[in-house]
Amino acid sequence: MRPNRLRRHCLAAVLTACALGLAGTALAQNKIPLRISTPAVPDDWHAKMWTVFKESLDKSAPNQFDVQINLNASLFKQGTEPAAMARGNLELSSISAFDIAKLVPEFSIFTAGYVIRDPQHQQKVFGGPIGQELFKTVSEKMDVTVLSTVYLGTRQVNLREAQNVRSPVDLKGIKLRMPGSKEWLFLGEALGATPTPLAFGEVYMGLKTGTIDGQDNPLPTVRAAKFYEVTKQLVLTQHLVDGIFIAIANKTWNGLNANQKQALQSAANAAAQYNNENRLKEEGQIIDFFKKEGLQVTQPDVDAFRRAVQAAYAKSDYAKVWPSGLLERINNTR
Ligand code: KDO
Repeated sequence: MRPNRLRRHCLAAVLTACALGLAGTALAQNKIPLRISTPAVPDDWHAKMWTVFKESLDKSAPNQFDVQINLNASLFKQGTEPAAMARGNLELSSISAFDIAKLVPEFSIFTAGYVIRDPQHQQKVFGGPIGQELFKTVSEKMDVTVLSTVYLGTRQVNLREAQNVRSPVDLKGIKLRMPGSKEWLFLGEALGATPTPLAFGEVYMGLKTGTIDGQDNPLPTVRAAKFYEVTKQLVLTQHLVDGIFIAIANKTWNGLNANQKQALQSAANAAAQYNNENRLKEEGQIIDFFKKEGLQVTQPDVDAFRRAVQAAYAKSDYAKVWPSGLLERINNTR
């Protein structure tokens, strides 16, 4: 090639590259940011589900969203996500019934032990008229829209030192770590223990050093967060069939067009389904893992726990704000 032509050629190539680069930047700038924050550890299903969410969205609405996944409470502290969403600092999170109950007091019915019977019951309650009514109030009072219900698992008691636990009296004096809100602490108290508030990220060290005697979480989380390394016993109390809710800030949701809303809803459903299927499957097989790790897995008198916990809630201030008939409607949901 002659020198002049070569120069022209190079210039054209540089200009094309620049144009492509600028177009790329413009595209990135036009993408709608979706910042996600969760305390979940990377190996837990409700952390991995966000990758499913992102992949689904990238496929159905390519180049429209910039999904940023922040695990381990690295962006916002556990429990502060709803406030961050309301302030416009966060677009998406998985919020708990305990987070919701702070602003929608009647939602505390789902923080009570032994109300939701099993994962199927959970999906029916939240996927039916009860969920529809309550999520409308959640949107009005919290400025977030709930997209999907995620099964976090069935919570069990996990102790640092093994002991004979048959009923709530046997947990007397046990410093049981609970997340830091009064609704959580009440659940710990109803179980007969001495509840001690601590953020999820500090539980491993608390168990290791002995500042707490135990904690409660679903078994897949006990594995994913490695609590089994620093505890000796699992007591299968089954006290809370726990759920979290994929929620998006209304400011973001209301700014989307119908196709984008549809894409986001499908992505949230795919994420929840991925979590629910895998978590259920793991819960069905996980006991052997803990036994191999040397933990004692014991069966308490679940009816004794159920009676004590239900009685504690029935006479609490929480029950006073439960809409009349709601508990019966939940119980009658099949
Ligand atoms: C916990 O802190 O024990 C808890 O299980 C509470 C849940 O609501 C949820 O925040 C969960 O932690 C985190 O997602 C970590 O798994």
